[in-house]
Amino acid sequence: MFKELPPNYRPLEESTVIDYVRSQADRLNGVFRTGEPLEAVEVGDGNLNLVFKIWAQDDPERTVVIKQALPYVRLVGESWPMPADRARIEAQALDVEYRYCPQHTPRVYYFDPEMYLIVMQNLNHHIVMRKGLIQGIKYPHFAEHIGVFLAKTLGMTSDLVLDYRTKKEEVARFINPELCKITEDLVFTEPYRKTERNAYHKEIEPQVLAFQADEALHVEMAKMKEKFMTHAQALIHGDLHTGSIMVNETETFVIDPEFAFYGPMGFDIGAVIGNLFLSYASHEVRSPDPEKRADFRRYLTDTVIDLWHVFEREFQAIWDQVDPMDMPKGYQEDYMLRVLHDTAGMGAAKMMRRIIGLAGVEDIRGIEDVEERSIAASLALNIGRALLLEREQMRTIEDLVEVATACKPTYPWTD
Ligand code: SR1
Ligand code: MG
Repeated sequence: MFKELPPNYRPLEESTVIDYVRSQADRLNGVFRTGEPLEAVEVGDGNLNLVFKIWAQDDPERTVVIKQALPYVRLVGESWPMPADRARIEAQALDVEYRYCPQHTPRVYYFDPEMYLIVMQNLNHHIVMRKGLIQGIKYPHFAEHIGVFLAKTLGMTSDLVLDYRTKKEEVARFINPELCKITEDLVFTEPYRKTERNAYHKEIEPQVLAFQADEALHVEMAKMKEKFMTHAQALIHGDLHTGSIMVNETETFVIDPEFAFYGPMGFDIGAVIGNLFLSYASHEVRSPDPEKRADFRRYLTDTVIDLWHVFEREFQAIWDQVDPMDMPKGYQEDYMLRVLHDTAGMGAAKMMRRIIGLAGVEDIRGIEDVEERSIAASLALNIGRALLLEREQMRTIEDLVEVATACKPTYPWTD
């Protein structure tokens, strides 16, 4: 059904990756010296791929990462085949993102089309943002960085900037049906019906069943799904949750764009905001001290507000480049408002799938005490529902935050 694997394709292992790297040393801009001792470890903790870190034994700063696509979904196994060609999409997307936003995109050394792998910069001074947020760490520059990344990568690949022919050629180059189908199923469909793959914990079932019986929620989610499937607005990352972001105090990098395709901008912005609200919900129980909880939540909601304003500011610079005859002020305002509404609706979908669906997130599913996990999950579901159903009344990002922060957990059930 998928393109055949190239004859030389083989999944790498810790025992074979070093020989592979040695055989390609001339493509690594001198990171490693010929024949020097190297070390490697497999560190992939995502749902799909193998990830290796390789470094020089006498200098761990000389290091690269190899990300290799398997011909199936790692989380599930060989029973769920998946095209390894997604590594090509990821390499192309990294190339585009680096062109428009090099300060927030890892450097790629090369893409190997025979092995479906990418060799890239090892972000060894950064951590996965989700892990930092779980610990309650604040990233003071994140809102500025991600706002710039979103505006540049989305704006510069939209019809506002690309000429009519290039845009269509780019849409074709980024056709990504199988990974889009994962999202269509796991994000927009399965959480709202009874399916084998849903993986919520049983204590939260009454709320899940209520959501699955909620006609208004179904209708609005179906609109979001249709928009995801049909609105080729810009080259989107397609999986921009806080596990796809590497951060430290001063820098931010966006990784893992294998789900990239031409879709609605709000899906990326919503992914970031939805994941910040998942963290917000998790700190209902992860931060028992009320003052610390309020302080960290203020950081999260300020980040949501600030990143949107940075996005708007940077997007304005793009509007300033385009033909003012075609793009009157009223149209610009309407465009940005539609992106805000999509952000709320898509962010809601990204939240609720992480509670109900197959692939959860550590922020919530990592809460050991089941009572506490239920409280956080219940709050996340209620924020998601409110963002979805109330999105069209929102005029500003502050409205969005007000809707989310007015929510409370329904758990423990009172009747
Ligand atoms: C089967 S893949 C599950 C999820 O992992 C990825 O990170 C995407 O979010 C996808 O939906
Ligand atoms: Mg990923």
